[in-house]
Amino acid sequence: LGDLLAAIRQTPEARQAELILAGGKRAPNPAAGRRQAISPIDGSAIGRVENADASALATLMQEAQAAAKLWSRRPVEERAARLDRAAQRLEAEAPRWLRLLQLEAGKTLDDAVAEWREAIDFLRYYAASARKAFGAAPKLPGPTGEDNRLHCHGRGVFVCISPWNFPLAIFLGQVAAALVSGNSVIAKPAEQTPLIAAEAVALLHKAGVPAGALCLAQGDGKIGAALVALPGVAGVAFTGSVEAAASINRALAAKDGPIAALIAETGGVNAMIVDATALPEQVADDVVASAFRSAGQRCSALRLLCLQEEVADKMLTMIAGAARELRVGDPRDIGVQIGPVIDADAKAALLAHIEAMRAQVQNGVIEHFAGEVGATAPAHGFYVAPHIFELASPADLKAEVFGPILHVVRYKAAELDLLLDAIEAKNFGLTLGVHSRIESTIGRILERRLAGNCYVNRNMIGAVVGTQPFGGFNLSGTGPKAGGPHYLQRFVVEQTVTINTAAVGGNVHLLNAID
Ligand code: UN1
Repeated sequence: LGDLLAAIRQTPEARQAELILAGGKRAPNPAAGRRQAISPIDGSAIGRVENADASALATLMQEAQAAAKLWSRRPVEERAARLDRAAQRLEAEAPRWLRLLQLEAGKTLDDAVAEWREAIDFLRYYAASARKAFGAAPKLPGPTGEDNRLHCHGRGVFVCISPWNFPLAIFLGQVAAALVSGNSVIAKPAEQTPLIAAEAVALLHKAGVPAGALCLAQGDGKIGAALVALPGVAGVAFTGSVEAAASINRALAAKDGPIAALIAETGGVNAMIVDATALPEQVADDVVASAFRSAGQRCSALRLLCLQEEVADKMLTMIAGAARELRVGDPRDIGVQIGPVIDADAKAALLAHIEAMRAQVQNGVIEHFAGEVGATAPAHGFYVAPHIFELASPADLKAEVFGPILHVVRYKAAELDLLLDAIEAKNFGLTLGVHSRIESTIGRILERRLAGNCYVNRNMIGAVVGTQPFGGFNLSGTGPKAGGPHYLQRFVVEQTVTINTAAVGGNVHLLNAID
C-alpha cells in the first residue's frame, strides 16, 4: 500500500494536467482549480487534482469534435479491440485497482473485487455488442436492383457524467459504450473520486484510444452543468441523482440546434415485499445484503422493506440479529463488512436523517435497530452504522436515503394491492424484491411492473453485466439498460443507404467497409 500511496501522490496532478492538455488546453491558472482527493477511510489527502477550467471547456469541445470525426470512421473492430486491450490490462493489474477502490471509494475487498470485475465485464460486453450490432451492415430485404442497408454511426461528442459509488465500473461503462459506438467523450467523473477516473482514462489511452477522443474534465456539478450547456453536445450519459438528471434534461431542452440524446440512470425508493410464506433465514440474509452492503450506497439498494404483519416481528428480530453481526470500520480490515460513506456531507446528511427519524415517535416511527461503528474505525473517517426504522405508512418515506438506513412497513395480506399502489405512487422504478413461495402472489406483484430490475427470492443488488441488464424507468431513468443488448443503440445515429445497383453496383462493398 505504501508504494501505491506514493504512486498516487506523485501522479494525479501531473496526469490531470496532461489530460487537460490532451483535451486542448491547460487551465490558465492551475492553482485556482487545484484541490485534494480525500480518502473516506480516514479523511486523509491521497492525491491532488486539477479541476477543469470552465473557460477552457469550449476549446475542449472543439478538440473532441475534431477527434470524433476521425474516431467514428475507424472500423468497429479497431475500436472494440481497444476496449478488449483495456480489459486485459485492467484484469492483469488487479492489486493496484483494488487498492485504489478501497482507498478512494472506501470499498471493502468484496465490493472492490465485484466492481473491478464489473468494469472488465462492461469493457468486454460493449466491445462484443459493438462488433455484433455495428459490424457488417447486412443487406435488408428489398427489390432486385437495389441494395438497402442500415448503418450506425457515432453521434459526435458525448458528455459522460458518472457517480462516486461505482467510480470505476460505471465510469468505464459509460465511456466505453460511447467510444465503441464511434463517439468521442468528455468525461466528468464525480468530484469525490477523481483519481480512479484519471487512472481509468489513462488505461484507455494506453490501450490506444486517441487523446482527443477521450478527454477528462474534473470538477463539481458546475463543471458538469457547463459541459452540458455547450453547443456541440450530441449526447449525455448520466448516472446520479434524480434532481441532477432533471436539470440536465432541462438544460438540453433549452438549447438551440440538434436535439441531444440523454441516457439517465438515477435512484429509487426500492421496495422488497416479504409475505408470510417466505423463508426467514433467507430473508434475513437478503435484506442485510441488499440494505447494508456497500454501506447502502448503491442505487439498487433496498430502502423500503414491506413485511406481512403476521411474520413482521419474527422477521425483524432475525434481520436485526443478522445486522448486529456486521462490523463497521476500516474497509481494508477483512473482518469488516461495512466501510465508510463517501464524504463528510454524506455522513452529516445520514446522521441528520437518523435524528429526524428518532424525533418522530409520535408519528409511529419505531427504531428497531441501531448499529455501532467499530472501536478500531479510523478516527477521521466517515462512518455511519446501520439503522432500521419502522414507519407507519409507505408514504412516510419520501425520498431515497443513500446509506445504511433501512425503513420498514407492515402490510395486511388483504391489502397487498394498496401496498403496491403506494409503491407505484412513488413514481420510481429501479429495483424491486419479492420473497414468497406462492407463485400467484409473485405473479400478481411482478405484473404491476413496478421496477426495471425485479429479484424474486434473492437479494436485489449486484446486477451482472449481460445477464441482468440494469436500469429503471419513471423517475429512475430513461433506459436503455446498462449491460443490456439495447444500450449501445442510444449512442448512435442510424443511416439507411439505398443504392441503385444497376447504376453503381461496384460501390456497395466500399460503402460497407466504411463504418
Ligand atoms: C448504482 O448504484 O448507481 O445492481 C447502480 C447493482 C449495481 C447498481 C449500480 N449495478 O447493485
